[in-house]
Amino acid sequence: MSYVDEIYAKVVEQNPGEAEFHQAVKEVLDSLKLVIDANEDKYRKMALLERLVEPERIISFRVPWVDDNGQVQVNKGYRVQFNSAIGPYKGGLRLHPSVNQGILKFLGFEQVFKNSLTGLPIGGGKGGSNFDPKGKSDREVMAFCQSFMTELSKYIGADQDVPAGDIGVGAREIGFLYGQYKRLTGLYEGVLTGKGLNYGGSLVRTQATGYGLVYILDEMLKNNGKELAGKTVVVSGSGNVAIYATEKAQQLGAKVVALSDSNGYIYDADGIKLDVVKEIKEVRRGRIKEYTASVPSAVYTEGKGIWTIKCDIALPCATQNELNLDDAKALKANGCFAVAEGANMPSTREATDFFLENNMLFMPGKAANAGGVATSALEMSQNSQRLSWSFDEVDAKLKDIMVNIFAKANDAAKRYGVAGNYVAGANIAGFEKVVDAMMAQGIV
Ligand code: NDP
Ligand code: 2IT
Repeated sequence: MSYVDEIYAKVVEQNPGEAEFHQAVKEVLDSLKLVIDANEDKYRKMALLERLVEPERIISFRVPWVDDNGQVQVNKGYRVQFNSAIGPYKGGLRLHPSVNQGILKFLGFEQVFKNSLTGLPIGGGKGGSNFDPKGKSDREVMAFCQSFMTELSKYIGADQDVPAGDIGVGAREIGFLYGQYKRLTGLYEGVLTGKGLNYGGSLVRTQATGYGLVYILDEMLKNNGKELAGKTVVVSGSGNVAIYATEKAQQLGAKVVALSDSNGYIYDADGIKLDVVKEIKEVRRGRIKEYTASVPSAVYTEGKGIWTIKCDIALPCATQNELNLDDAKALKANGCFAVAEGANMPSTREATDFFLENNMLFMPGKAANAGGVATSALEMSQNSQRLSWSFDEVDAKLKDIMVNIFAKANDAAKRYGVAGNYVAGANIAGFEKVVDAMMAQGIV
């Protein structure tokens, strides 16, 4: 058995019940075969892959808090500190009932390669809880966040581990978490990113993941003789990433016709009115079906099915494995020619393989959604300098980083004889920097 296959078998055996983690590891290892096979003896002797797939540390803890009825609730809290070869652990916190250790290991593993691709000095980590913020009062969310941070604060720091937002964690939650960290430690430091602008946040961080997604999409299209202007786009989700991907796609002349949430999706043939969506999601914390109350010509459909809408470009921006093989086939049959992943691992492995086999342009999440964490790293730089850069300055840096990520994935794919396969290209380019740092730092 090749070294790569041997390691995958061990991961499955030693991490039972963690299907998403197995899936993420398999995709990366399959890409790395091209690199590892040529250096198998060297890497095997150093147990390079064994170390790459094992988190440096996982912290798991109890999060007790009191709800509005005076009832004590208990959630599970985690931080997966996956790899610090190239910088302090960096990655978001997810609050969603589906969160468990396997989900956070998959996200932490992806983050290692994504963060490497940004070219900035950040290692990989992820954390979160099975707490469900939906339907909770602000006071309940604050009580949870304060309890979560009371434990997490022991393990993080501006030069150690810097969490940020992810599903269910936005400006409100980061504010509560930051306040509690400061209260416990007395430190006013860049320990979290995605902070409010008046207490150390960076301009563009709110927009960064969605804007970055569209910047790299635009670059991929241009490199393949196509353009974004005039194209019809379907975006899934209606959270932070989906909203700002829609905004930038519209600014660049595309027409976004659909958005969704976990209940259903809206179709607006005239193009999504984003101010209506922002009011529903960012102000009222409502459901996407409320869109039709403001735009009666739009159609709301309960359940899944957003990928059956005819489009040129699909941007999955909700969650893992939201786009399966049947969805991929439906997209292709309707003329879709490009897919870029705003979410982490939104396409199943079968869907990803279908896109590649059918020569559709496909940019995987760890490259396509790296603009969020890249701008977080820019927030860390500003905090260290005790300066704030202008919107245009951060936006220009973000664009530059996304164009560079495209170049890295494109070049690595060409170097290994799989031109146009940005999955292999991103995995290899991300791996190269991390492995070089790991080899240089000895057996740690
Ligand atoms: P938000 O919480 O702001 O929005 C999430 C959106 O996805 C909501 O519309 C939500 O619907 C939907 N969604 C979440 N879980 C599910 C599910 N299980 N089934 C169906 N729909 C679901 O999160 P973000 O926009 O921040 O994150 C979206 C994706 O982007 C995630 O994969 C995240 O890891 C990734 N990402 C985020 C970055 C960031 O900077 N925020 C950076 C890089 C990647 P509902 O409200 O009904 O739950
Ligand atoms: O998946 C991700 O890259 C994020 N949720 C953003 C992480 C960050 O540290 O900004």
